[in-house]
Formats: sequence, structure tokens, C-alpha cells
Amino acid sequence: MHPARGGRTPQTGGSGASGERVARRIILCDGVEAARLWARIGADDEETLTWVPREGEPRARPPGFHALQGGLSAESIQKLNPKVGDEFAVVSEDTSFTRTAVTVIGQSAPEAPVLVLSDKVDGEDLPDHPCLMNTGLRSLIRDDVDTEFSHLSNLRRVVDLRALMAPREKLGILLQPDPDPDGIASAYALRALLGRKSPTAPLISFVEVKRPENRAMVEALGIEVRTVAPEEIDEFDGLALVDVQPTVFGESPPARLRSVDVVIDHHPERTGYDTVIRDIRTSYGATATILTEYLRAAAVEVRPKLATALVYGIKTDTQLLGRETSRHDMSAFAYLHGLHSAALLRRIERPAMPHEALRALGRALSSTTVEDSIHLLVLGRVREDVIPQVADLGLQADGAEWAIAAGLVGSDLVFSVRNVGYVRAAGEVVRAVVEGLGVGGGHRSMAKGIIPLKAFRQVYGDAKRDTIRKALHTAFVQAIRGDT
Ligand SMILES: [Mn+2]
Repeated sequence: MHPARGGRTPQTGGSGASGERVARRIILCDGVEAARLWARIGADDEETLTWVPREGEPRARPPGFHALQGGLSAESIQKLNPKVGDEFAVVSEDTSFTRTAVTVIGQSAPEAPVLVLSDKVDGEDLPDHPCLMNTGLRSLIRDDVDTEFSHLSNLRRVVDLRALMAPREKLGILLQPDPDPDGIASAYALRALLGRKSPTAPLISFVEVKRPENRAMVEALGIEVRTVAPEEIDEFDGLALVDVQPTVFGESPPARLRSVDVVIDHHPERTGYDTVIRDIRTSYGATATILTEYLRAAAVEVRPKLATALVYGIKTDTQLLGRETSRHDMSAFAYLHGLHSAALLRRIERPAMPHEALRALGRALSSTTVEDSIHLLVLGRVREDVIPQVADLGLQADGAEWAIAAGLVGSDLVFSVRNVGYVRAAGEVVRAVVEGLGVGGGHRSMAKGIIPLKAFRQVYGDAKRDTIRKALHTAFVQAIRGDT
């Protein structure tokens, strides 16, 4: 990123004829080489360029530069007539030069901020100064160059992808069974990248989108994921897998899956299949990040709907940029954040609550207690997506380190768990709670468990609200303590 040019704030010490003056940047280069480098980088017109010739160096003046009269001293800095608002930069790879420069600037212009540009001088070696920063020199530009090269290698992928897929009449973009937001967003982005629509490039999966929060995503964004039978994939003359690899589909996946066209994923690399294009980046927190880099490199316009899908994909796969997040994910997220629709994202993350669920919540809240730092809300029969929302809310209770929302969904007792993050991992606790009764798991601070009501009744006699409350409370207390 280049600093804005010519946007310097004018010094407004006095308005009108007498005092108005533009603050200067005074550049102090150590030797002719540093000065020439600075000139080549493109010295700003408003910079005062000075250099201190080194011993034995030709005294030929680098263009635009003036030698610092009298060498590096407080007096020679004074001659530059520094004023309030002026800023200094010291360009040097030499520690003793830099130390001296910072010291003499401090003596003659104590108020002036100093920026040290160097790849070799360590900040620790610099004298105390109230307003000093140090950063790289060549490495600054180098970082930008490296970033551009990484865009370029992403563009290479995009060019290859487009060339490979252009002649294919029917491209299937295959997701894992019961696709998650990262997969859905990535597939949606791949289709946009290839400039195709759903009739010729449908998003497909062997098992429909099931989880309520994932359904909320496809519904809010109007993304269709078509459920296909394994034999149906023979119909596609192009097959791209995103956020998944072919050998994930069981012991004997459909033959067509042994040789595919594209695999883009961030899960650990698997073998046992062929693909023309393979882009697996295991250090990435989300496949959506890879696709975001493609879109960015190819300068594809990212519309709010697509940006929202990708933001949500990255958020959910990285636990909101928590665990297992790379700088790539951060950078993709920042890029997308300016493009996404906050309203759409809210609709996905906070789906509309049915009135019945609000009344159930009201009843549960009317007898709310936080015991053993656990806030447990038993809702009765509710729509499944209400449960995690209530768990989120429950964690806000004063004194709660754990929030559990439980409800009856179909023939199951379903509960969502949230914690404050610095206690035992929620996933572990839930696994201990459901042990021998049902299924469950999750992450550090959020988890979900399902216990068939039949199994629950066998152990606890009935599935009345109070029975559920007592059973869950006891089980959680034990599991949090690690007794189980
Ligand atoms: Mn993923």
C-alpha cells in the first residue's frame, strides 16, 4: 500500500498571510547509495532531501538532494530550520549513523517525529525518543512485490481453471454431504469466477443441506444446492470439488470421482485420485479464503451476496477468525468486509424467531437462575434454529460462564452450548455429557448435543422440563469439573 500522495495536512498555526505553511518531511540519507535508492523509490516533491556523504564517497549530488552542511550534528539539523509539524526520516543501514541521527534531531527539534527506515537497524539499538518509529526499507517495497506475486500466482490458477472449464457443457460443483457455509460459499464463488449460472454449473451434493444455520444461509442468499444420487454425476462432463476431496466419499466412491477436473480445499491432503487442477492449502482456515484470493487476483466484481456468503464461510470455518486462522484468512476477510451486506449477514446469523419460540423463551426466562456459573434454559418444543440463538443470548446472563439452551426437536432432545472461552472446551464437555446417550461435539466455545428422547426417558424416567433441567445441570457440572 502506498501512502497517499500530496495529501499532507497543511500546518494551520496561523491563518492568512503570516503563518500558513505546509509541514515538511525532511529525509536524511546515509551516503549516496541510500540517497539514490530514495530517489528511485520516487521521492515526494514536498520532501526536503538531504544526504550525508560517507568517507571517500564521490561528492556528486544525487538528483534533488542537498548535502547536510557540516555533517551529522545538531547544528546542521538546526540549519534546516525545522518547524512544528515537520517530520524526519532517517534512511540508513548503519546503527551508529542512525543512533547519532536520532539523537541530533532530538536535540535540535525535540518535538519532531522521527521515522527510521532500515532493514538492518534494530529498534532496540535506537536511543530513547518520545515519538519514534522504525520500519523496513527495501523490505517495505519487497513486501508489496511479494504480495503482487502472490496475486499473480492466484491469477495463474484462475486462467487455468477458466481454460479447463470453458469447453465443458455441464460442470458439477460438488460439495461434501450436508454442505457447510465454507463449502457453499466457495462453490458459489467458483461459479461466479467461471462466469456461469446454475443450469450449466449447479452446486451439487449427495446429501442435502440439513443443519438449520446452513439452511438459513442458502435461504437468505437464494443459493440452490442440488441433491444428486452418486450415479447422476456421470452426467457431468466437468467435475470440480470444493472444500472436499474425492476420497472423503467413503470406501468405494463412485468411479467418476477417481478422476476429476478440479479440487480446491484446505483439509489435509489425501491421495488416491486424479485431478487436473489441485489447489490444496492446508494452512488456510477456510476454502472461501482461496476463492476470495482468486476473485481478487482476477479483478472479478464481488457483489454483496457473494461477499456475504464468503464472509460467513470464513467466519464459521475459523470460529470468527479465532483458532486456525491464517493471515490469508484475515486479509480475505478484510477485503470482503467492505463488500458484504451487513443486513444479509444478520439475516443468516439471526434468523427470524417464530413467535411461539419467543413465548417459550419467555417462560424459560421467567424462572432463570445461574447456578455453578451455568445458565440453563429449557424451551420445550421449538424450531431447531432457535436453540443456538437462545444459547447465545443465555451467555449474557450475569455470572454465566456457560449457557445451555435445550429444546425438543422431533424425537430428540437438542441442546446448544456456549461458554466464555477461558473454561474447559465446550466440545469436550458436550461429548462427556452425551456419552452413551447420544451424539455431540463442537469447538472451544460452542458445541451442540443431541440425545434421542427414548434414550433420555430410559435413563431419567421422563422428559419433562424439570427432569431435563436437573439431568442436564448435573451432567454439565460433572463434565465441566472433568469427573466423567
Ligand atoms: Mn472448510
